[in-house]
Amino acid sequence: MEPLKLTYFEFQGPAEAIRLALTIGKIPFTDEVIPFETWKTSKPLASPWGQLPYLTLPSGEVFGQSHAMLTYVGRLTSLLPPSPLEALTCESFVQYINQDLRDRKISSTMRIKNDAEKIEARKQLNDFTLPEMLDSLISKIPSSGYVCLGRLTVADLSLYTFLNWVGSNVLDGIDGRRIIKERERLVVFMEMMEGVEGVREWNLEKRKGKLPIDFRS
Ligand SMILES: N[C@@H](CCC(=O)N[C@@H](CS)C(=O)NCC(=O)O)C(=O)O
Repeated sequence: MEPLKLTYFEFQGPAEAIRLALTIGKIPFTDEVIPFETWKTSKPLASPWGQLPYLTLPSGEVFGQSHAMLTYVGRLTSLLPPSPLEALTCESFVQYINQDLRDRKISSTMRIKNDAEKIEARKQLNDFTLPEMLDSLISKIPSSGYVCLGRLTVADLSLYTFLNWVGSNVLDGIDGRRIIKERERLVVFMEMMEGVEGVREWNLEKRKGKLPIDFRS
């Protein structure tokens, strides 16, 4: 039987937390990478929502939507707890990180066409919104270091991949590395995540030269 196959672009994006969950959970999967140019000229017909990422199961069924996939893989790997209350705790962090921070605040600025408006929106994000929202998140993270429940969950993977995106300074006008560097709790969190078996091996194999980001110097 074919293993699971996760299809996405080469970059990390919303697929990375799913890739990490599969790797940590030791679930064999094919990491299918679609070059951006190929996507522009001929989108794979298999894509259920006309978007990436999507997941092909050994049965041949195909599913899209990154949150649903992360939840599914989280259940397969116990990185999403079976208890409804614990899962609720965990998923509320995931939604804040991926919907509020990633999509509503940052991705929305990618769609601004007017340059001056975009620069202003990014400045607002850099100077106020991101620091404030990250501080609010930090205030809710228990001292164990994990985002919730005192153990590794999909919430940690969502925060880790989000901070790698912002911290890599690929977003014009946002000095994410500085924002993270100024927050010791986040720096310690990133260091803890880089020590997780699965994260370390994935980064060594697939993100050499890009990760880990140095938030100390
Ligand atoms: N709600 C979807 C959004 C997926 C999405 O926006 N994918 C982008 C890449 S991150 C995409 O497929 N862009 C190319 C396109 O729409 O043609 C999810 O979370 O999976």
